Amino acid sequence: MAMVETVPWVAVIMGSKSDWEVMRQADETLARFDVPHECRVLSAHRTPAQTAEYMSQAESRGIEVVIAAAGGAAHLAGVCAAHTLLPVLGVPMESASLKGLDSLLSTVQMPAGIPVGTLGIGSAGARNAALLAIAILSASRPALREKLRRFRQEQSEKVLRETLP
Ligand code: RP5
Repeated sequence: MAMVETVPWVAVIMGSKSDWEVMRQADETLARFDVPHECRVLSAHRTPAQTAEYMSQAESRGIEVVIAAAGGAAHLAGVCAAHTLLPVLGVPMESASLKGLDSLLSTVQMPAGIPVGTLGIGSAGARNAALLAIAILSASRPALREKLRRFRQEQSEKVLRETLP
């Protein structure tokens, strides 16, 4: 039987395999909403040519949103944004030495002209990047928008069911 290749709507890029334990939460969130996506390790400094090539081709491949996660001198999201007109969402990874403050500042503080939409450090940032990508995609996809609305509703109901000791 011929395999039907699904065109990814979202590219989840991370600077190192060591980012996967956190970034798998973006992967899981996108999967929960049945959003076609692909996850790749690409580094702004270890694989600069391949990162530029991948990002230059992303839009013509059908990708609509890019999530880029990196730690330390976290220039990956900015480099990705420099090679595409697609929206790029940056997720700063927690680093051993500075707890991700270095990653946050180097991702968020883009000079004017090439924007990166920066999320929070670590797990919350990974999950929120996926949810923000879903919100962007759902502007033109009513079924996805409805899933997002139901997710918010279930989240609210869960909070309201909480009891304190
Ligand atoms: C960055 O350096 C990666 O995004 C990762 O967060 C950090 C450390 O990478 P490894 O040394 O663990 O490969 O490029």
